[in-house]
Amino acid sequence: MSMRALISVYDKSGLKELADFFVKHDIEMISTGGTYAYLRENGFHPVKVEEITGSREILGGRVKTLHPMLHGGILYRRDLPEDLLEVEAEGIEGIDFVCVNLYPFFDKLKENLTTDEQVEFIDIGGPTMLRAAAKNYRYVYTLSDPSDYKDFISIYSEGTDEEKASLRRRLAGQVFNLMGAYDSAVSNFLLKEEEKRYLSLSYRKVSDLRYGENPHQSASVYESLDTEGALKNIEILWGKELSYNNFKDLDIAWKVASSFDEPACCALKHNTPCGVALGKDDFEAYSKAYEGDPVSIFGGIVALNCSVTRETALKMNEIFLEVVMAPAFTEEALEVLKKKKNLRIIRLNEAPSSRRAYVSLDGLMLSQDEDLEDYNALRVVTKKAPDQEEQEEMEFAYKVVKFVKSNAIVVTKDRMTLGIGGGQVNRIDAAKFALEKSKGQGVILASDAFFPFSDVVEEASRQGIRGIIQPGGSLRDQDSIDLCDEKGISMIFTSMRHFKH
Ligand code: 93A
Repeated sequence: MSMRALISVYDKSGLKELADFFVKHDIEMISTGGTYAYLRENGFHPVKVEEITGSREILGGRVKTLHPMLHGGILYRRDLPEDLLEVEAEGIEGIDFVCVNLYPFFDKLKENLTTDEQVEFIDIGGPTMLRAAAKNYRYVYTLSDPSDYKDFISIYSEGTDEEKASLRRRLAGQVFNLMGAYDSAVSNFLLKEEEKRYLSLSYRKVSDLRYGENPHQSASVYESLDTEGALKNIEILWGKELSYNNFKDLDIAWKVASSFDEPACCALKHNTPCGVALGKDDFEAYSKAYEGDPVSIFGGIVALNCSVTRETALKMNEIFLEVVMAPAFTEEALEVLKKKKNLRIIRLNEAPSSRRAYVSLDGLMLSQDEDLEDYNALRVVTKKAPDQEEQEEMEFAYKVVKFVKSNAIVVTKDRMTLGIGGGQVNRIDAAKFALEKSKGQGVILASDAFFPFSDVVEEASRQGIRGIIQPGGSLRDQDSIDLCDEKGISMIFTSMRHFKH
């Protein structure tokens, strides 16, 4: 009796080569409607599943392969006498290869179908065949992705028994790996975040990375299958592949630059902005971001929210940068930037999306909404109110401080950061650092969380700060307010904290 392959694929790519291989090895093909038609059109002679099951496709295709004649043929243990007797008694013949790929539930999510339409893309028969074959991997090969065909063909033809066994196991594991992502996408579609009992993430590996944060750490990058996201659509126009640290840095730099409507530039190092500025054009925005901290930007990531022109590119080339990222580059700018061999040029023209953020701990995973909003309400708490210009500067500084690691203090002037103090374990040190960096030039100070004491105000006034923006909410807010009043500083409370750990 010849061996048999059950083929039911939505994605028909690579199928002709695979079918050729089955023919060559005298393996009989059984297939479902569309796959059957496709194989016939291409000159093959498969058997229809109906001929095996004796029952026709029903419920508009919802039930086509859910049948003991197929599942028995997949699942019986070839060396268990009881199973052998039973399949013989039922007239069930073996199925040794299951080649199935699923209804594209993931892709259809992008098409904004109605719920009922989307539900029709939940594949039931396909996963059932795959899971059955994968469970019985000691005997059965599962092909759940066209990218597996090549390896399968070569190992099946030329591999040792051991290699074949290990291939079957790997293919089986890949089925359950896929099922996890597939079912996660379905559960994400049906459940609200708070209704979930399990973490359901649906991500496909894009590639392994050369290394992680450090060369001795292995790392990979995955992309979401069921949610949109700006970084899924980056285009590398020039340079080496992105590193683990580049990805993390790009994410923040892009969010900072994208927070503004005016031309904006964010220079960033070690996941922390080091220079952020607005300008009338890309050149001014970059120049000010650079001037904000001409030392730290070296070897950094630069993101702009506007097109990069030649003049800016020339200025960028004066220093070593790891990555330049923007929604567009003029031809001339690209020509200039491409002179730098080690620079990566990235095009991205998509606003950051709102999403759930995850942090993996040792044995735990934390999940939270992203910190998207800026403030609840702006409330002047001092006798002196900021004028329009000062208030706009405060809002600029507050947008930046949100992206700096806590405790974070940002000092600015003329829509340009002059001092960024972050990652400190007390607020006064972060303030001292930012104020010292700004060399007494700053006018506005922003803080990501409230002041426990009035010491930050004290320090700020010594350095000539005229306005402060912070969430408020400390037991001793009044001490800070009183000191501001005494020193003629205006202060705004936002009622929204922006810790970033
Ligand atoms: O509607 S189903 O959930 N019920 C089934 O019994 C069934 N059997 C195969 N979906 C089912 N399939 C899926 O049909 C396969 O997973 C594959 O994606 C697709 C192939 O259909 P066709 O050969 O008609 O193009």
